[in-house]
Amino acid sequence: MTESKRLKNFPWLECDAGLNLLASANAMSVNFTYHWLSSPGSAALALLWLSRPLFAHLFHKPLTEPRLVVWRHEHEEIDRALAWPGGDGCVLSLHGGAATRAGAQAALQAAGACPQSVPNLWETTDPLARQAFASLPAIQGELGAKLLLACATHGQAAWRHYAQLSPEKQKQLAHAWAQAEHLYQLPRIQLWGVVNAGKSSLLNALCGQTLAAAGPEPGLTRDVIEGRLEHAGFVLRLFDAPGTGHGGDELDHTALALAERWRAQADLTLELVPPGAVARCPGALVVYSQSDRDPQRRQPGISVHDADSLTRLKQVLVEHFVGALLALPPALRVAWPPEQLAEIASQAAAS
Ligand SMILES: Nc1nc2c(ncn2[C@@H]2O[C@H](COP(=O)(O)OP(=O)(O)OP(=O)(O)O)[C@@H](O)[C@H]2O)c(=O)[nH]1
Ligand SMILES: [Mg+2]
Repeated sequence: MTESKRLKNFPWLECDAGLNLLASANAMSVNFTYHWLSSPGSAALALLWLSRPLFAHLFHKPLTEPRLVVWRHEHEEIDRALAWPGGDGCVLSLHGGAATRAGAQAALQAAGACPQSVPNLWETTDPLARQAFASLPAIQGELGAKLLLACATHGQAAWRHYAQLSPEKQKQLAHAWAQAEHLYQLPRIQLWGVVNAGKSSLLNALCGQTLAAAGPEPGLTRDVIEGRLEHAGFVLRLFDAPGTGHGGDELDHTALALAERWRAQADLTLELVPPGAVARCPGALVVYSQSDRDPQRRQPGISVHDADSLTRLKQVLVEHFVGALLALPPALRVAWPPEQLAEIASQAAAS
């Protein structure tokens, strides 16, 4: 099988330097062997290579196409992971926390699997590809991992393209590249609005679980509550807050002061305007909440009872943070950590 044919099964390791990864992986003796492709750390993503026999043993059937697998060990769920066939093995994209990694490691040991050391796994002469691999453990979410690995292929070409642009066009491209920041530091979105606007209900609906109490009693939420959601491989942090306009007692004022402090740290305020209310928060992204109660209202309407409206909102939020980056042609979507961009620029200019 040629390298390029193998890579067709391996959609997001499709990069020149990835060829080395597959070549190294294929050279391993393929029994019950595994190799952690990413180093342990605080990253949200861990990449694990498994030999095909080991995969079939652990998941009770061979992997023929990319799919989601539920990994269990001793009846405990370790993780839900994306698995891709590639070369003579499979790559699993696991959540990168220490507990997931330890669980996976225990399952591998119990299966009698052997760690393979692959010293030249990421070896490449392209400094930008090396930079991309080195940044992999810090990236959050699947979209970031895909974009970063694409840098390993397109990095040099992207910089050559950049160097030929007018200063005005360079500025636009740099602006889009700077959005890569949100792939490393998850964006914070503060829900905002009058009491009973539907903030807590929206937090729960967007995150797909009951994180905050919701109900008709005005001023129910007294604290800031965090949830996370993933859409199109991109992870967002959402914060519920006490509602405004309640007047109320000392406790209400304290709660609102706390919410204001959190809002000051947010990357975006999402203001919910329920039927009968008007938008009040300058600079916020406004949505008209509980739209099922008043379908004639202004757009964009949002209702926790309308799954399409929730999906549209998630899409708007993803576009808000990484839309300019994703709108670029694939070969120009670079996703290095922003603090490395200047360093990479000087390396690229010198090479
Ligand atoms: N019909 C309808 N009702 C909703 C919707 N979202 C929330 N509600 C209802 O509106 C009421 C208030 O919802 P909450 O989510 O608690 O509102 P909140 O903004 O968190 O309120 P506070 O915490 O008091 O500021 C509850 O009775 C919800 O069931 C919606 O999209 N449609
Ligand atoms: Mg609430």
